[in-house]
Amino acid sequence: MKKNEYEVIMIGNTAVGKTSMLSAMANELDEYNTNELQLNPTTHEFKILQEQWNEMMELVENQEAFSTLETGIEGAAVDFVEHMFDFKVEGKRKATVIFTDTKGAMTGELDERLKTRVNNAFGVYCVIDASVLMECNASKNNRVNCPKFVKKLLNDVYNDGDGNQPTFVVFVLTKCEKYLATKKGQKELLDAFHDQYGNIVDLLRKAPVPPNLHVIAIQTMGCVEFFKLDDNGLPEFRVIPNQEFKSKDCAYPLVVLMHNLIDALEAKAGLWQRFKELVGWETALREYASKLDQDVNDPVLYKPL
Ligand SMILES: Nc1nc2c(ncn2[C@@H]2O[C@H](COP(=O)(O)OP(=O)(O)OP(=O)(O)O)[C@@H](O)[C@H]2O)c(=O)[nH]1
Ligand SMILES: [Mg+2]
Repeated sequence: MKKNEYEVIMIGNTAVGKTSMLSAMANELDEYNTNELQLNPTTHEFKILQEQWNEMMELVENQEAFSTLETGIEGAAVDFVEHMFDFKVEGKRKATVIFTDTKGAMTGELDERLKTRVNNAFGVYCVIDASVLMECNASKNNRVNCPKFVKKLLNDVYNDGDGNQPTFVVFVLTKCEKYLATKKGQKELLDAFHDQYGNIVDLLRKAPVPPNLHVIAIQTMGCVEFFKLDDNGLPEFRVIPNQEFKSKDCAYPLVVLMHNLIDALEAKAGLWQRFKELVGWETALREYASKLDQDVNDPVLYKPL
């Protein structure tokens, strides 16, 4: 990894919503960039992704029923796709955040390359399909969200790793529109998360060097919600009438990243006080993060764990 490059890897099985989350996050980011401080995608891969995202937006707006499995966006056609976002202060690059999109495929043996990538990343977004978590039986949840696979992966990384594991893990719950609409739904969602993922959280808390842990619920579309289970016992969605396509809270995982980055830089700056340049962009980063903090509406469901 080059100087001032920070990688966040997105893990989660096929169709849980990793690529959508990244697209929605970048869209929301647009609102927070100014001439002085910017975090912007720079790679060709991301342009393709945004085009696919816009196409999907149109598709969704023109239909009523919706099956997530049919409408998924290509995104990671190869195993790892790196989306570079430059953090610029007055036009000069100070750091690059790399969001690595992975192709779900959490079946069979744990891929050593995935383990190594996760081990070397600065942070992890562990993406979970909340509609399956909430509506389906345990065996479907095991098949779609693969909590056992996630547990093994994180256990290998945090308990048998090289002592230099990712600083944070954010559990990102997607497809939450229905549950976030009421206080009762929010509580049930959080309860279901603790029920199914409590053992993974405990395992990470007990690791030799435990990561900072958070859970957040996002809505990448806002206008599509769980409708019913289909004949295979999997969620089917519907477009909510008169509701516009608008993501919500998708920039918040980024706020978590920024705060972890600031903490890491502070720890370094303590040792290397004389590196003024480092301290300089840390201040800019802090400014950007506090702007996001103020502007990103309070996320409906966010908790440090
Ligand atoms: N309603 C709703 N649908 C979502 C949300 N996030 C993702 N989806 C839908 O879920 C489907 C799959 O999303 P992707 O982002 O392609 O999933 P992925 O995790 O990247 O899948 P792979 O690339 O195959 O590993 C798409 O049809 C999305 O529109 C969400 O927050 N709400
Ligand atoms: Mg994808």
